[in-house]
Amino acid sequence: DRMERTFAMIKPDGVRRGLTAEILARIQRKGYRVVGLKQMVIPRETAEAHYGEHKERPFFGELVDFITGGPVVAIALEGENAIAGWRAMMGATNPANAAPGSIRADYATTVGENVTHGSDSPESAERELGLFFKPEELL
Ligand code: DAT
Ligand code: MG
Repeated sequence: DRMERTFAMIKPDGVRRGLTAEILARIQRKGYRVVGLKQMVIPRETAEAHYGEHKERPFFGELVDFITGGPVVAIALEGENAIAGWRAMMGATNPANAAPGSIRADYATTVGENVTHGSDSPESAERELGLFFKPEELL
C-alpha cells in the first residue's frame, strides 16, 4: 500500500484518434486520482529530455518527431502502487505482446504509435512529472 504519483500521457496518436475520454475513463474507473492534466504540444527539448535514455537508439529521431507532432494529454496520477499499476493497464511496449484488455492491446497495433506513456520507476516518475508539471499545477 504505497501511495505513489506517476506520469501518464496520451500520445499524439491517441489524441488524434479521439481516445482521450476513453483512456481517462479507464484511469478514473480504476480509482487513480488525476492530480494534474493538460493538453499541450511538447517542445522538442522537453521530448529529447523525456526520452533521453533512448538517445542512442536508431528510432530516437522518429520517436521525438512523433511525440512532438501533435497535441498530447499530460496526466499526473496518484494512487496506491500507481507506477506499476498504470504500466499494467497500458500493457507491453509492443502492442503485439500486450496483455488482452490492456490499453495497448485494445487500441494499438504498432510499437511506434502505442497510444500511452507511463513512468517505469519512482525515479522516472519524479523526473518526468518535473519535466511536464510545475509544482503548483499538481492539485
Ligand atoms: P515504454 O513506452 O513502454 O516505456 P520504452 O521506454 O522502451 O517503452 O520506449 C519508449 C517508446 O519508444 C515506446 O513507447 C515506443 C518507442 N519504441 C520503443 N522501442 C521501439 C522500437 N524497437 N522501434 C520503434 N519505436 C520504439
Ligand atoms: Mg519507457
